[in-house]
Amino acid sequence: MESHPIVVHHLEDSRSQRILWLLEELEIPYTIKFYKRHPETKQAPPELLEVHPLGKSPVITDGSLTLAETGAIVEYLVNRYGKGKCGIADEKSQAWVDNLFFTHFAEGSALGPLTFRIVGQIVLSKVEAHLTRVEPKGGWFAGTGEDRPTSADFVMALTLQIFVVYASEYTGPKTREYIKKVQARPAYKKALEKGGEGFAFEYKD
Ligand SMILES: N[C@@H](CCC(=O)N[C@@H](CS)C(=O)NCC(=O)O)C(=O)O
Repeated sequence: MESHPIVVHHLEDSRSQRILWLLEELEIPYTIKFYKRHPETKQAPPELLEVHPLGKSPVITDGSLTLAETGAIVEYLVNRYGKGKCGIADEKSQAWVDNLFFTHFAEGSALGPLTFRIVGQIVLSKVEAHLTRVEPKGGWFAGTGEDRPTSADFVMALTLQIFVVYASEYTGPKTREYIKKVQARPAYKKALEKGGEGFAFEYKD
């Protein structure tokens, strides 16, 4: 078998698993460079930035070529090394069009919203932990020890209200308590009377 200098920069639990599958189907030799996610933030390690400025996985190198983006990598490997495998030859067929569509649909439309949810889940667990930490210090985001909101609260409160409406399953008890505390403030109520009639993000138990 022809040998290829392909290296897959493979982040654990990530999209790059697709590339390994494709390479196996194509029976192309390759080597894997492994990257571990940060145990808490789940982000890629900074070493990935040494391979590609986006610091995202997958990235492949093939000799002097470095290529990111799943769709581009898949098309590159299928077109350059597939020898007819894993591609559709007849450009006039519906299969060719479907193949093209779903190759781009996956990253272009399908995965984006889901990724936001996953990131949202991580964000909210951080918020819960923070609100637990500041609870004995007044319970507001800055944790000044006083019972008064600061800039962070004016921005965070609505953010959390929106989360509660759209991703309530990820919001914890501290977040909900915090929102109730905000909504109980006379100034908040006055503001709602003045500009928020039927406000869509008002939290109700
Ligand atoms: N559209 C890009 C998305 C790349 C991407 O977001 N990869 C994720 C892994 S599934 C990543 O590297 N996340 C780690 C991070 O952003 O820190 C592609 O299809 O390659």
